Amino acid sequence: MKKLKAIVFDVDGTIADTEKNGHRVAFNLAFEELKLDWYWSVAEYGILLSTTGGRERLLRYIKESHPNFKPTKKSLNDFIIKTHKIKTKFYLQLLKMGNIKLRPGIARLIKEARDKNIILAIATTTTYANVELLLKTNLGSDSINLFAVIGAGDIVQNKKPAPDIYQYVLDKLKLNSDDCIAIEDSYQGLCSATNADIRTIITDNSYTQKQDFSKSILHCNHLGENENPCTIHNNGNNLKKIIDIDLMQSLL
Ligand code: XBP
Ligand code: MG
Repeated sequence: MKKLKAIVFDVDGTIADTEKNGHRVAFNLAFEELKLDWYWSVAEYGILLSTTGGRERLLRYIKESHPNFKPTKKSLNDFIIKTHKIKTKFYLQLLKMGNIKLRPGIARLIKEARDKNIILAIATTTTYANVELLLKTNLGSDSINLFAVIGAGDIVQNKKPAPDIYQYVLDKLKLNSDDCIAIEDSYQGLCSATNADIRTIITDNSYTQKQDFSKSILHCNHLGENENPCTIHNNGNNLKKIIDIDLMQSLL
């Protein structure tokens, strides 16, 4: 049997529920600071999430909802870069407040993987600083070093659902796709990982639970803890309700 060598984690929606109370709120605070009367509701943000990447999402919103918007003194591109920097400042403040916690089973699986010498890596669309601080506030100051490779943000040309970020991580790890399992939360993330030929487990969330996860090897609501087991939505009848290394190994 093929041995599981590495787990590649997505970040937003997978490691933590960052979108509704993190990125969305930070964008709204940036709009406020710039005296724009724009506001992204929970529902509207859910629609915008199909565009991955904060700057890309903002550009789509302007094109769709404010097609005549012209920033004063700046090009649209410069305006988006500036707004996104302000958004990142607010997002990092929200992380520092410690309100954004890891999802169930994340810390447990990271620990088990480390104990069993399974390599850990990250493949995310978000900005590197966001990943670093999310890990630091939840897992301690050196926790970024638990991960052999962090593939984040603009390090690749095409964001998810393109496979680029997973291919980048595989290249850096010097591993084949069938040595790894990815953990994702969204259809775009699933496409990105499976387009790089990586088998993928989905832990869905309120924004993604109705998406098409038929290409996943397992679809559950979270990774599960002893005291908080998970519900498995596919292939699930005989599977235990905690996603651990043995279970992942059996899926390879
Ligand atoms: C999710 C995203 C990100 C975040 C915002 O990334 O699409 O764009 O919403 O991050 P993933 P930035 O699920 O791949 O972690 O504003 O820093 O782009
Ligand atoms: Mg995600």
